Amino acid sequence: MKVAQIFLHLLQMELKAPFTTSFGTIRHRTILLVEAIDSDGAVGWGESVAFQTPLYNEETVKANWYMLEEFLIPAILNQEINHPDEVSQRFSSIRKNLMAKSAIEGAIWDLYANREGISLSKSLGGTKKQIEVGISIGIHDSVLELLQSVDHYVSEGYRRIKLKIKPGWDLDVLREVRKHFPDTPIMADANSAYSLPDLHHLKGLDEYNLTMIEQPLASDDIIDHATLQANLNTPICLDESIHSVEDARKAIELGSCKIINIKIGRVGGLTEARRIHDYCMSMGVPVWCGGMLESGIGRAHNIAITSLDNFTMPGDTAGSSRYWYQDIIEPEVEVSNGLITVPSTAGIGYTVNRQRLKDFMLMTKTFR
Ligand code: OSB
Ligand code: MG
Repeated sequence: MKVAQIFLHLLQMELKAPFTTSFGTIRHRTILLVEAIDSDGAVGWGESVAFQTPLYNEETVKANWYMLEEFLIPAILNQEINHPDEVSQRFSSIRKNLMAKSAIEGAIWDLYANREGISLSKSLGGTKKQIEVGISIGIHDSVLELLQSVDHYVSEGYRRIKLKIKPGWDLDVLREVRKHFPDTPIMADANSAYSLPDLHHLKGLDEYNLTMIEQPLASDDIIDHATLQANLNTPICLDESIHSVEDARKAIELGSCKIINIKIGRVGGLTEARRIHDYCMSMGVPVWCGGMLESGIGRAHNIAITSLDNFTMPGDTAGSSRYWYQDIIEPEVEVSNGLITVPSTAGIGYTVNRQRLKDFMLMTKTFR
């Protein structure tokens, strides 16, 4: 296939409610979409998961736009591509910028699956017909509000509850939630809010029967995480620290974690995400799919990768209505009894609603 035309679309979407992590509060998402069209007229969609601010990682939406415009689109446009696995090879001389790379690679994967007439899930080697999902709940103003929120999502059927924590919103909060929900699978995500001198404090997590603690220490660390894991019964799951299968290998060899959160954008695309999945499977390390408050397009990509066998733990891919008044895909992503049905139709398996796209559009640029 030859990509003849690429559109970059920038959208502004209001979240139903602000989402607070240890690094800050997100109230709305500026979403960068890549629409790739090949010389036969087939279409593929990808999404950048970068935020407006460089607080989760160093990338931003505008920096992604620049990278796509200046370097990544020129490397793809009008070039012969036999398989989407080739896209990351084309980008191999360009350092980092993994979310920008992933946005365009995702569009090529969808385009490829559409051309083949198979689902994105199937094109990746996914086998599951349904995926189990959990929900990530942000830091609230009070424990009472948090308990109400947890109660709401537990009764909606989500398979596990992830609570965002930070110093001052951690052990006491977890104790309360555990008291009210003794049997619910609960985990905590610190987004790098702690450092090794907090070891004694973090050992307190072992009291609450958590399925895991996600990224307690620095986003660029795997050394101190190994020390922490050796002193903690609660399994550590790495998010921010893992950008590639090489990072995963080193973290697992060092004993820095027992579980890995795979985010397609954070690792540079579906090809690398699948490599990490395969490596972890060979090492007996379970993985799950993280989230970045995506629109329906990124959500659809997450569903497809989660259909692979070693995604054995519920991920953060909640239903569209958890985030948006209106999503940009049809049908919207529905969660029923904590399960999402993996689409079996071609490509991502959802249709992009052009009218909604228009409603949220800030700007569009065409490359050909
Ligand atoms: O660390 O997983 C994270 C949201 C924004 C930034 C980082 C993270 C998150 C989430 C929410 O946990 C996942 C989601 O519901 O999409
Ligand atoms: Mg995380």
